[in-house]
Amino acid sequence: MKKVITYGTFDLLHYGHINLLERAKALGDYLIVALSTDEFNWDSKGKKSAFPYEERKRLLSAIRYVDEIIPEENWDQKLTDVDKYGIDVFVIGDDWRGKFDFLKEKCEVVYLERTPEISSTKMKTLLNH
Ligand code: C2G
Repeated sequence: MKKVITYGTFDLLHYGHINLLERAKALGDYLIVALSTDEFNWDSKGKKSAFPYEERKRLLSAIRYVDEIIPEENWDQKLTDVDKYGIDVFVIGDDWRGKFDFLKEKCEVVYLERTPEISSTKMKTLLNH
C-alpha cells in the first residue's frame, strides 16, 4: 500500500484544498492529512484559523480522498512522521516548493501546483460581504 502524507491548516475548506487532496490521493492508495493544530497555527504560523481544529478535522474527515487525520504540532515532526507512518510520498502545494526537500532522503517529495484565485484569506473577505 502506497502511503501519502500532506500537511496544512485547511481553514474555511475550499476547492483549492479539494484539488490538492484529490491529486495527493492519486499519488498512492492511502492519504494521511497532518492538520495544523490551533496552537501550532498561532505559535508558529502567526495565524488564527476561522474554524477550530475539531471543526477543520470534521470537515476533512468528510472528504473521500482523506483516509486518516493526525495533528500537526510543530515544523519538525515531518521527518519522524515519514518513518512512523511508513510514508512513501510527501506532497504539498508549490507555494512550499523546495522547503521540504530534506525529506527526499526518506520519501518521494512532490510539490503540486496551487489552485489560483482561491485562499482561506479570500474566503474570509468573501464571507464578510
Ligand atoms: N492549496 C492549494 N491551492 C490553494 C490553497 C491551498 O493547492 N488555492 C494547498 C496548499 O498549497 C497546501 C494545502 O492546500 O498544500 C493546505 O493549504 P493551507 O491550509 O494554506 O496550508 P499551509 O497553511 O500552507 O500549511 O507544514 C506545512 C504547513 O502546515 C502548510
